[in-house]
Parts: sequence; C-alpha cells; structure tokens
Amino acid sequence: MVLSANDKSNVKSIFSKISSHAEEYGAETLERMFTTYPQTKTYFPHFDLHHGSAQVKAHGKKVAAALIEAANHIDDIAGALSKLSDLHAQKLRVDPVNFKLLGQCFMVVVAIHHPSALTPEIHASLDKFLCAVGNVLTSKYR
Ligand code: HNI
Repeated sequence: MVLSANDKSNVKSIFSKISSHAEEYGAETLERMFTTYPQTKTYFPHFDLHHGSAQVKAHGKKVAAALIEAANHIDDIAGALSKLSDLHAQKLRVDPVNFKLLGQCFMVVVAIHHPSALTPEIHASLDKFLCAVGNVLTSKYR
C-alpha cells in the first residue's frame, strides 16, 4: 500500500484532530469492534469487555498511541511499529482479517467525531494508512 505525498499530508491533518482524544477514540474503536465483530473477543479472554471497562480504556489508549506513532513516522511505519509487529506475529498471532475490522471501526469513530473533516479524500487516505499499518503488523507471520 503506497501512500502518496497527498495521502501523508491528509493523514497528518486528520491525526492532528485525533491525537488529543487518544484514549477515548481507542476505547470506542475497541468497543465497536467487540460488539460488531464478536469473534474478535476471542483474543481477549483475560479482559473485562463490559462498557466502561478500565482494561478496554487502557488498551484503547495503547492502540491509539501506536496509530499516532505510525502517523508521526509515516515514511517508516515498519520501523516505528517494529516491536508491535513482532508481538502480533510471534506472540499474539492475531488472524490478519481482524486488522481490517479494527481499521473499519476506527474509521467509524473518526467519522462520528469529525464528520466534516472526513471528506472522501481524507477517508481514502486514512483507509490506505490503516491498511498499511495492518500490513506492517501482519508482515512477520511465519
Ligand atoms: Ni493489538 C496488544 C496495537 C490490532 C489483539 N496491540 C497491543 C498493544 C498495542 C497494540 C500498542 C500493546 C503492546 C504492549 O503492551 O507492548 N493492535 C495494535 C494496533 C492494531 C492492533 C495499532 C491495528 C491497527 N490487536 C489488533 C487486533 C487484535 C489485537 C485486530 C485482535 C482482534 N493486541 C491484541 C492483543 C494484545 C494486543 C490480544 C495483548 C493485550 C494484553 O494486554 O494482553
């Protein structure tokens, strides 16, 4: 997934609006994913997944922070997420289809909170970016 210079600038502009809401948007993304695609819950048997769960909030913050890190290093997403890529491929072994589901839910959260910012062009660039992040996190499966 190749991001053009225009995609990169679109991603940075939407993330400038997202960054200050990392915990909230991350937790909302996870809650939507667990509700809409219940099969994703199988990776979190050790979590309390109820609405308002402190574990989901804390995890949402970590996931959003990783996305922010990727956006901040958009020319080297693989380098920025290298450790996370090891973790997801070697330890967690999350089926790659799930990354699309999480990305979809994140897009919905952004759309809800920033309806006018998510123009079709920004939507397309953010979609490419989330796809690139998913590709990085599933690039080391053996
Ligand atoms: Ni993911 C842990 C980021 C997709 C299941 N994940 C993490 C951590 C980050 C993270 C950050 C915390 C690492 C640490 O503590 O060192 N995950 C991301 C990102 C995406 C993603 C940026 C996609 C954009 N993860 C997914 C998906 C699933 C998933 C799609 C499964 C449906 N992740 C996990 C699980 C853990 C995890 C399980 C361990 C949680 C724990 O604390 O036990």
